[in-house]
Amino acid sequence: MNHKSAAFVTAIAMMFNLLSCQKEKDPVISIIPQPLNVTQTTGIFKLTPNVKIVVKDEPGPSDQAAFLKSRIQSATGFDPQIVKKSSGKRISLQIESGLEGTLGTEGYSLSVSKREVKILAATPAGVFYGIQTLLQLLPPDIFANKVIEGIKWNIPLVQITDKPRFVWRGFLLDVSRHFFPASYMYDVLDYMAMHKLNRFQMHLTDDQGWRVEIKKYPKLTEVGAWRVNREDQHWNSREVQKPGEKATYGGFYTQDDIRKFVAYAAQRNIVIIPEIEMPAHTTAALASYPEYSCTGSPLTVLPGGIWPCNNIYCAGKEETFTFLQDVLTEVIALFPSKYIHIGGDEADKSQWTKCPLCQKRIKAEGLKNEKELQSYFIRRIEKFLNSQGRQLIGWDEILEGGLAPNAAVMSWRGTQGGIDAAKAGHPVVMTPTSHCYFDYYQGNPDSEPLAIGGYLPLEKVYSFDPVPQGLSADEAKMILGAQANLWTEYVADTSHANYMTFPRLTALSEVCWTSPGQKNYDDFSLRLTRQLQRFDAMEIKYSKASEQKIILK
Ligand code: TNX
Repeated sequence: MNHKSAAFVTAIAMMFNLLSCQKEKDPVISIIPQPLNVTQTTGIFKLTPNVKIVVKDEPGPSDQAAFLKSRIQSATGFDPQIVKKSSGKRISLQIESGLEGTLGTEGYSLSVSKREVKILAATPAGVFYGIQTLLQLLPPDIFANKVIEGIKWNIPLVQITDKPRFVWRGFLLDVSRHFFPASYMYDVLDYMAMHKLNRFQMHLTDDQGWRVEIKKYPKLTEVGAWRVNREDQHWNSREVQKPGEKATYGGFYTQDDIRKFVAYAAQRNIVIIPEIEMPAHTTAALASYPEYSCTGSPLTVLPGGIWPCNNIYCAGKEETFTFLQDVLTEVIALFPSKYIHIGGDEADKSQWTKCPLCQKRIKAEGLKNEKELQSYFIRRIEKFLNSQGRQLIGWDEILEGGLAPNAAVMSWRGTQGGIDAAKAGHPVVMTPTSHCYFDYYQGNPDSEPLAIGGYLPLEKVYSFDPVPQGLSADEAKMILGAQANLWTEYVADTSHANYMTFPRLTALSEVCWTSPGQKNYDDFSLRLTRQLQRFDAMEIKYSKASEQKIILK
């Protein structure tokens, strides 16, 4: 080889090297939910053991710094110090309240240069979301709960500004139909936090189990939390408890458990909304205290589904309201949430039509029928909640017979209930079965675990727009956001719950966070690949159904 061609070969080799280094050095940015603005420049910040976390002002975002430190420690084995000042390699977390005008209460800006990662926000919540994005700029193994060796913890140089589209970015877990251990609540809160979701609704009571300790009414959990084990049979063909049979299947959360969930959630900018069902979906409560039903007859906690189920609180007895107010008083003391969910759905009112006390109430209050009796019930409960400084939220059936004056509505039977409520000036959370029911199949039923029915593939979740057409700009402001619901009639354990939840919750996070102009399913699908690697690092079992291109008839 002569001199010239040797130089040429070297030049080519250098270029090749440069290109491949470039590839290694500048990781592809893949963030979910997609931020508002992302500008990448060439180069990287190397996260190394000498990195410091700088929290400047007092009181600074110290909880957030501790969160970041512990995540870095878990996956890298580094032990970053939290300091007030550093001119070395650093991750700076800073709150500047003046930024609220541009970033809102949950937005952040994140800039990465070679020596400094800087997260700025108006609030600790914003800083927390900046940290979530930062974690997603690192290799997926940063989400591992054990030290992963041999990884280059590189962060691409980038400038991001970001804030959410909606204030309510929710997920509901039904812990009544099947009980899930306390440890899983922390996992769910972690999963939500990484998706920048901020409202966790716990469906704590239903016909099949009461799951929260209430000190004044101990039988709610001594009796109401347990049922006979019929798990080997189909949900809808389970025989009720026989005389002499022991109810051994179930569980509940103590008040201490709840306080810990609430604190853990708050550190992650998540509000837990308790749901205490009334007037129906109440067999577990009435099995514990039959005196609050119309007939007072003994009942047992249902081991499965019975349809229709006509067990209902008596709306004629004053004692029912005393009981519910006592229960809600303890619930309010446990959950700082502004909204308390009182259910209100699917109330079979056949007992009310036969009950002399309920009929007497209808007359005395000048009500037209049982639908208005339900409204009376909900309004009374609303008055009580309001007197305690809280707001009532319920399923869209609470619109029937007249909506309580300050109530918020969760629209689940489609979006019409939400539209009506928004037009009447009530706050609305959109959670229609068509796009938000994670108990539905996400793939071909032949190859999926048994589900309740329906079909809700990933792409359909992604396509959801919580603001329905036909609302004026002011009405649209009443839409607080959206929520996915995992009902668990057919979901008996945490691994199955994760399977039903992921990756559909990932799609929902973009529905709730990302501005419509930034949403694109093909782009989401590419970014999802990286999110699935994060799930692998976290050992989350997720569904791969979206990879099968199936069309169901
Ligand atoms: C309807 S959504 C229900 C739940 C069931 C769910 C099953 C709602 C307010 N009520 O009790 O678990 O369907 O998809």
